[in-house]
Amino acid sequence: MARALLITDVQNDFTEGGALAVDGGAALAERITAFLRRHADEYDVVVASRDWHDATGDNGGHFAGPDGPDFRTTWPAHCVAGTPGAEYHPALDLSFVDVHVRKGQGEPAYSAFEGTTDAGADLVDVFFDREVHAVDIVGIATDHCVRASALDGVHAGLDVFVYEDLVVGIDQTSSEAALEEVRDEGGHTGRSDMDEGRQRPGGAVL
Ligand code: VGL
Repeated sequence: MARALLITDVQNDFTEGGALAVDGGAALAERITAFLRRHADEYDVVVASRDWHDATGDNGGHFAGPDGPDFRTTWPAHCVAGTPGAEYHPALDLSFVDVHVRKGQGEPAYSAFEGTTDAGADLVDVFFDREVHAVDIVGIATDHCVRASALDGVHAGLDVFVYEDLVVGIDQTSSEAALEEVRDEGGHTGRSDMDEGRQRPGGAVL
């Protein structure tokens, strides 16, 4: 039985100054690095995902056309493969990351479970091979990538825990709804800063 940390889409385009900037994204990158320095050794594997869209085309309708983005299902062009906007935010300390996942090549892909590793493996197979049964999730955006990844994780049978203070969302209302949906579907949410013993479901203290 192993535990994983999944860091979703902490990329320049999702932080201040980026093409699809999410308020608090840069500060979040710093908080996640601080968390990693304290807690990375509690995880058997640390995974980071990146949105990685094609430069040409609209990525399956994900990039807005002439009418502009609705910021729900269509977006300004963002995280184009190989551009600075698609890189991880520099405040995220990548030395803790064991596995990198990219997703969204030519299509919308909110969930990290839709992505593949540099070696071409699906995330669910990475977890299966490493006997991961529990995944903690942090990153951007609560109401999109974090939500979709958490729900896919639950539906894959994983014990999913989202750190509410280590995620930032595009919209506050839909971010709160996303966390509620994760709980309704059987995942768990809570804070990371309960220093001595983060409470896990079932009362286990890690
Ligand atoms: C995301 C909006 C558009 C995300 C991706 O990864 O959360 N959000 N594309």
